[in-house]
Amino acid sequence: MKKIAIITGITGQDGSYLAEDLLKEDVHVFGGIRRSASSPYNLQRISHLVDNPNLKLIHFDMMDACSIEKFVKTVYDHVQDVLLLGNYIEVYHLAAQSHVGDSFRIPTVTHQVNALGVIALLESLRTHFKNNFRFYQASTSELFGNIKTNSKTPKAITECTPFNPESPYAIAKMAAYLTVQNYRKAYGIHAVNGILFNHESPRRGMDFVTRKITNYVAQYALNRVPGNRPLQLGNLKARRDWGDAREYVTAMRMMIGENDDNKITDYIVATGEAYSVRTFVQLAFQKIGVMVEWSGTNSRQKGRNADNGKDILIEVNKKLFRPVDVLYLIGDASKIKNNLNWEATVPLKHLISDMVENDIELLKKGL
Ligand code: NDP
Ligand code: GDR
Repeated sequence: MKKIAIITGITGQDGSYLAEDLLKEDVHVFGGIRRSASSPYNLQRISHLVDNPNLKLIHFDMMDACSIEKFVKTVYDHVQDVLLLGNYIEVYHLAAQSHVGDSFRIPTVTHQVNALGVIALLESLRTHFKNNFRFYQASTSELFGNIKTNSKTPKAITECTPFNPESPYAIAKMAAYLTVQNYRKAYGIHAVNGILFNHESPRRGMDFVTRKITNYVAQYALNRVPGNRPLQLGNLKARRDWGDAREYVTAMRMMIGENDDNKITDYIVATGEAYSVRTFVQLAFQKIGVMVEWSGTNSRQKGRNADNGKDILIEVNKKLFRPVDVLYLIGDASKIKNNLNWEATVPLKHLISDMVENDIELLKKGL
């Protein structure tokens, strides 16, 4: 039977990898895309997929419940015959205002897209597809915020750790998480929350800290840093559990693929290791043979090239600090390992190496 999937956020990092995987398996994919002012649509990450006959892109915007309804109805009109055969569709809801720092600047947009939009989407899906759909919600480690603990190194977070959302982004995602659980219980919908910890890749957006760093390192390696200016960063002490996005989209598919109704549940997806932003910087420069020497503390901290002692590579900029930052996030993915046999395999060093190499290639090609 034909497999059908909807991906919202198909133009983002995760959506693009997921679409690639599904299309390889001949799944029919309907991708939701939104208009942007600078170019009609942001198709950069999926430009290699747009001519695939199994991919259909449909315009919509998570800000607007009417457009969500039209999007869902359009997909339904295309696939209703297939549904008559007792089939269901998979819905991967990845679209979001995904930048935590920005959510402090645009809190109502963030809430509209990340919380209210999810309710509108679920209602439209229920109206048209009844119970013939499965739903994956892109939930996040940000739900846990700063863990209340007396220890300097908090324990890894499990599905039972209490939530403590500490940004407009996390608060909106918390509402969406609870909505998904509520729809599962109230209407018997096959709906899951993937509580994913940070995951990165060569397709990571440029304003997330990892890509910002690897892109700068690539510029430095090719002697192309504009004005030789140091990279401005915010909180270097924050620690994150960074995995590889390509294996995290596999985890999403495993969760939505659960066929035993009694086992439909939410999962943490993480590597179980956490490193600071500062360590990430060091590892990224190490990749191009540069050792970073640190001086100063807190916002006066600077990272220099240890070989010549004079090139300032990193400067801390107070403006890049968030009103509240989550200092330490490390996840325990035992549940998904035990139930679905998924585990992270890519070491951070490999991931960084891949991202730096990719950024060097892009710069060489003038992209
Ligand atoms: P990206 O920021 O790369 O992609 C976000 C996607 O959402 C883009 O396709 C974007 O479209 C789309 N989008 C944003 N606003 C709207 C809107 N108003 N209407 C329609 N589409 C919209 O995110 P990631 O791929 O990294 O993350 C995917 C999901 O997973 C997000 O929900 C994120 O919050 C969540 N998540 C991500 C983690 C990570 O570490 N990457 C960890 C945990 C959760 P456009 O291209 O036009 O901007
Ligand atoms: P995060 O990712 O907030 O964890 O959200 P981000 O890369 O933005 O920040 C990680 C940590 O680095 C610190 N930081 C900086 N961050 C950015 N963006 N830019 C900087 O210059 C900078 N300097 C230091 C931040 O303060 C923070 O502590 C990501 C997103 O993908 C979310 O959608 C997702 O839910 C979570 O990961 C899990």
